[in-house]
Amino acid sequence: MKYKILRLLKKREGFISGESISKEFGVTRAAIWKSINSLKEDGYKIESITNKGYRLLSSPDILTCEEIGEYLNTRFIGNNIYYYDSIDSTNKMAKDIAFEKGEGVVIVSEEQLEGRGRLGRTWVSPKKKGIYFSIVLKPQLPPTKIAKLTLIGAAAVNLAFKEIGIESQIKWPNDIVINGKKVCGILTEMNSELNMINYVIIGIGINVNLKENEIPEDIKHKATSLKIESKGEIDRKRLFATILNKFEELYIPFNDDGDIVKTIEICRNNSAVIGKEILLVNGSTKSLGKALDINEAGELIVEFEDGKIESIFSGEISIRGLEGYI
Ligand code: BT5
Repeated sequence: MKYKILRLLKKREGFISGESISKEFGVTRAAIWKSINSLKEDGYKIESITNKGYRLLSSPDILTCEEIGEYLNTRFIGNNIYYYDSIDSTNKMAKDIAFEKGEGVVIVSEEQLEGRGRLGRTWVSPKKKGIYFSIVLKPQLPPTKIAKLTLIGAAAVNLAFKEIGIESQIKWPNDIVINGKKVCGILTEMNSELNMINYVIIGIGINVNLKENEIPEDIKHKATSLKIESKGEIDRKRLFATILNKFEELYIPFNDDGDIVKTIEICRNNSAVIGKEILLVNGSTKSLGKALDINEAGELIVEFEDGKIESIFSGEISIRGLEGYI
């Protein structure tokens, strides 16, 4: 009920009387009052004046489907959004419900208490300063193609940043960087049989409105936020919806017939690694080389120190900078 009333308030510029709300939904004045109070608790500023009714003055900075709806134009990604004020990890929650839910379900939280990176690392996720979400996907593809979904995520984030006027680079395979510092990380997790994917979770974490002093000391040298780089507050709602829009745009052709041409083009044209001296870490193996290109399959082509050229489909990369590899 409260969201029905909210939608009504959002549509109306001026006041709407309690009487017309109760007529519209067939509820009592007391029930309306309860819903209005609950919306106020969520951070909506609602004016109520006797004989005039209710008027929405402002909406809070939250990533609920009611708030991002006006920017979202997807067919299925984000049709169903599970919103949390606080959670351990959106990827963990997505995995818990993935079997029983359909493709395109999104879990988003204003903060994560145990945000996760790859290999059991931590993702710092302070409240309302970033965007932390996971998409449940059920692609009809063999498990071997899964690495490409991380690239689709990276390309979608890069495009969405562009749309709000921010240039970024994709550090193959799962980071987005600005001026050499990480602003977004992607964690792709899969559950599969030998030849069939049960589900894939794409978890995306973005540092949006963190100030310099809100970035923990131990990652300051390698992390940044959109606010720091663009010197302005970013509209999280619009950005979140735009990423979902772009993700779906790139995912549909991939799921239809494996078409990933546009994603690869974006990853290539905005690459932070092509042409750079890199250190590639794969498990316990470390090798030095130069990143030459990203091929049609989304693999990184690397020329190693011994002159051998190989295409790599996963791993972690550090780029050689003035102060060593970062
Ligand atoms: C990643 O791992 O970059 C994947 C991060 C995915 C986070 C999202 S948030 C929504 C969803 N739910 C989750 O629980 N996770 C996903 P990796 O490449 O392993 O990078 C992790 C490393 O980046 C850490 O060890 C830190 O050094 C650094 N780091 C941690 N938090 C950071 C932040 N907020 N910004 C930049 N760097 C960070």
